[in-house]
Amino acid sequence: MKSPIWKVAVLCMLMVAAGSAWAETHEVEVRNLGSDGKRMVFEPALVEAAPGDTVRFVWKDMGHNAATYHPDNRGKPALVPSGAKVWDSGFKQPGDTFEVTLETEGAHHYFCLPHEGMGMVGIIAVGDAGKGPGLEAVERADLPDRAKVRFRALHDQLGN
Ligand SMILES: [Cu+2]
Repeated sequence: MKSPIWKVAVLCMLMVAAGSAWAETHEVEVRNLGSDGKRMVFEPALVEAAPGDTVRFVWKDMGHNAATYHPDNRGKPALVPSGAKVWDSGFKQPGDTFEVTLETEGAHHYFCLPHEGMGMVGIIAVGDAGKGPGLEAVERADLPDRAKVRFRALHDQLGN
């Protein structure tokens, strides 16, 4: 009369536990107004992830996208680790989401096309952020002043 259901339940719990140990999902809100009162923000603007983790962007407002700094994205400067995935969410509606899973270690810099000039940028640091690109590359790149200001603060948090 032994039911196999408890075995299935235990197996399921083990699989969930193992899965969460291997890969996490980090949520980033895409907002007109941040909780700190700043306009046009990714919140949090800095995500520290492990290789294989997923970042899920959640649109709270419309008129924004999220795209990696890379020449393939409108000729922008390359501010991702070499060999990194290049992505662009496209424009979304409130409630929409976009997920990207990153494997390449380093600092993946990204921007919102309409609001880059307002400093609407962010970093996904995968594994060892010291693998770069670091703040030096940001300073050398052709970026709007307010994007650089935001990146300086984020690199300050990262310590590189
Ligand atoms: Cu935006």
